[in-house]
Amino acid sequence: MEKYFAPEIECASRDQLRAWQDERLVKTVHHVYDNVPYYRNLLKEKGIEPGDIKGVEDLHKLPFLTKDDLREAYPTGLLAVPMRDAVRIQSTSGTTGKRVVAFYTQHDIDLWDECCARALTAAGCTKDDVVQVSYGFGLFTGGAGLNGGSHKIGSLTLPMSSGNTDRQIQFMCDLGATILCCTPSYAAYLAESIHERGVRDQIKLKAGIFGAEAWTQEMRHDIEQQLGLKAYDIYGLTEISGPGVAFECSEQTGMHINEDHFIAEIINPKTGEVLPDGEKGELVFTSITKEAFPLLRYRTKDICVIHNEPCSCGRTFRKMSKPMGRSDDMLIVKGVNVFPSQIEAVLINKGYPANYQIIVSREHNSDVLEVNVEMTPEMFSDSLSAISVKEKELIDAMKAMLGIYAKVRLVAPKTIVRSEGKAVRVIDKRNLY
Ligand code: DLL
Repeated sequence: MEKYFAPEIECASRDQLRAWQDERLVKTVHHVYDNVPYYRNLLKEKGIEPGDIKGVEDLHKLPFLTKDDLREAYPTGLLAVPMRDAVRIQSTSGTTGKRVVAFYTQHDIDLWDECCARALTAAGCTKDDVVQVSYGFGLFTGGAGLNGGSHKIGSLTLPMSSGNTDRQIQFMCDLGATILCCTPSYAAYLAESIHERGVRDQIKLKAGIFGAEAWTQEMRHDIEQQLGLKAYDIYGLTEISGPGVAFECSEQTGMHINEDHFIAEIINPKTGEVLPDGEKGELVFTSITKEAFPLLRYRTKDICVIHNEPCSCGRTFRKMSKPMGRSDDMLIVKGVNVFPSQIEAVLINKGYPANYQIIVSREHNSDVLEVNVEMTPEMFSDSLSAISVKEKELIDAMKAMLGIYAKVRLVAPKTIVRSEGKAVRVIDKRNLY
């Protein structure tokens, strides 16, 4: 039997949902106009007064917001409450160094926790469950979000963070974890490690909540088989609130968008035209219940389809498909957002020519990031040991910029194939979409 965390909301009529969205959108537009000079200027430039927005039908009048706006307004230019009313930040890497910083009031955190509690409940979680949260804790939203959701339900929560696989498996066995929350690639790695250690019969997992990166149906099937659980997808992004923007139910055919908090649109990424349900395009979100960091029409760059057919689970929220790609060049490697421009910035900063190639692959269910960089002719005459010192220097600089290890290989001048059109900077061998 399907369970809901907030049945009166998750199963509300479409008319009721629309009424909530109309009212909350109007309130949010006034809130940002009154409290955020950056927004006020943006709306004034477009000749929009808050009174022009009377409901969702007027949403299309509002300008889009992009990561560039967030970068320009860094760090507090989009903060809509006095700093002393914010209680937390979460953050993600942005292009060339500047990070995206999202602020939360306590009320924002309560609502976010509730979104995650809905996702956990849809995966069958109750107060009697033991929830192992193996997403990273800290600035990344994964750990904090699912941890908060699990607390809200009242389940025993294991705030493991990611890594330290031996300890993960030991706690999973000793405390009888029944729900696992982590990235799908870490789930696959844990499954492999559990089999290697011969402790599969001590595992009590029944469900997994896996997201933050693309994963295929084949991968879902493998993880389900190996860990004996049902694997649920979860979607979110730091800018909008982290995990729980959308979540899967037992039907496993897309993720219900928490539409009482977020209005979703699909647009043509080239023209900005709003597309009807069922058509593929870029996902755009407007948060309508946030106090500290509300975003209007934020372009996620994720390419998706929104479906409005009724769902057998009884929820009335529309469903988004798994992201089918990106409309920018962002890669997600080991759950970390990586832009080729960040890698290029490191190379240029260290005096290398911008002749490089990024290769992403997956070995034993773990992402591998390699960067081949052409040396200048002068460097090429260096001794092998001098070259490996330079490689090490680049590895450290990349780690500082991206937060993850990249295998850097310095190659002879003119060995990276020149393209006659756009340079092929990235070779992604993972076939995730
Ligand atoms: O990844 C938030 C999150 C944490 C979601 C834990 C789910 C679970 P960011 O680091 O800001 O936030 O990355 C956001 O990750 O725009 C998508 O491109 C991608 N992404 C997130 N969830 C999924 C998913 C978190 N289920 C970016 N499938 C988004 C595919 C996903 N891609």
